[in-house]
Order: sequence, then C-alpha cells, then structure tokens
Amino acid sequence: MSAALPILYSFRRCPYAMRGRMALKVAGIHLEHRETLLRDKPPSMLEASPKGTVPVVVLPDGAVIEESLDVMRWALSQQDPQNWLSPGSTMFDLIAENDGPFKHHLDRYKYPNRYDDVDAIAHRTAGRSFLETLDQRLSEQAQLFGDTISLADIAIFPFIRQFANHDRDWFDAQDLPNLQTWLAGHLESALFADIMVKHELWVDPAGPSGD
Ligand SMILES: N[C@@H](CCC(=O)N[C@@H](CS)C(=O)NCC(=O)O)C(=O)O
Repeated sequence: MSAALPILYSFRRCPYAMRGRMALKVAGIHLEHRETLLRDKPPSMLEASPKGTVPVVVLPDGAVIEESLDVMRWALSQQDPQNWLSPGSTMFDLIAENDGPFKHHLDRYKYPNRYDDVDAIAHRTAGRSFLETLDQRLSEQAQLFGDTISLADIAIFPFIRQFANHDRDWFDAQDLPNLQTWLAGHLESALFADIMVKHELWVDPAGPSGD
C-alpha cells in the first residue's frame, strides 16, 4: 500500500500558487497535484480551507496549510537543499512590501475596471518604485539577499512577472537593468519551467464540478 501524499490545490497562473509550487518542488516533496479553477472551486478544497484561495496544502494527518508563505516555509522545513531560508527573517519585510503595497498597485494597474475611480498609470508609477528598490538591491548582488537564490526571490518574482507582462514594451523600456536580468533568469529557469507544466483539471469526486 502506498503512503498517503500531501495534496496541493493549485491554479497554474496564480503567483501565490507559483511560489508555493516552486518551494514544494525544490524541497522534493511528493504530492498529489489537484488543478482547480478559481470560478469553480472543488468542494473538498473549500471544506479543508473555507477561505477559498490557492494554494492550499492538506497533509496526510489532516493539517491544512492555506497561506502561500506558510506552504513555502513548511516545504523548506522538510528539506532546504539550496538554503533558501538562510537569509532568515529579514526577508519577510521585503516580501510584505511585495504582498501589500506592490500587489495593491499591481491589481489596479492590471484591472482598473474592477475598482472605482482608478488611474492605472498612477498605479503603474507607484508600483515602479518597488521595482526601483529591487533594481537597486540587485545592482550589488545577483539575487535579492545575496548571490544565491533565497525564498524572497521565489516569493517575489511571480508578481514582478505579472507586472512586467501587463505591458512588456513599457517594462522593457525602463531603466531597470538589474531587475530585468534577474527576472529573465528566473523565467528561464528549469524550476519555473517545471512548475508551469500543465495539469488536467482535477474533478472532485465529492461533488459537482463544471457548469
Ligand atoms: N494570502 C494568500 C493569497 C492567495 C490568493 O489570493 N490566491 C488567489 C489566486 S492568485 C485566489 O485564490 N483567489 C480566490 C479567487 O479568485 O476566488 C496566499 O498567500 O496564499
């Protein structure tokens, strides 16, 4: 009989799920991948985690991990072969800036129609100041916390990818050479290619799925 595996509920294009998947992958965690649709979440995922965001990990003992940074920390606590945790807690201030103010501007830059009275370009300008902060750090070192990859790089780059992709010509025209090189390196990595492999949609035996 094979041992039960952790279950991952995920959505391919979600940047929070991407960071979780990369940490799970680098830690070598074997798991059951359940690909979801955000507009049609599986009942068993909502039962485990009623707040309804991905990623969610359900461990064989029933414990539920429902925040992407907690998924990363859990995976790396099992095994951290590339020392992603080595910079320590200092990483979390920069990640909080990404997940808070930068994500706020990213959403309003990308989807101004979802909000009242929003000027997308003003939010692009505001978001750019975080890009400058990162570019400055990367002028002195190859990655955000030294010359090797840490949890912070992996936690942050999926959001910079989204910001860049919204208007690639604009992003490429900015004077942010260190950030552009850093982003390109992560997008070209084998790890990113691995976690972007397409999965069939998971059909929940526990309930109706589809329209
Ligand atoms: N704080 C959460 C945020 C996760 C999150 O917001 N994920 C989005 C997708 S990128 C989601 O699941 N949204 C729910 C929905 O759109 O219904 C985390 O870090 O895991």
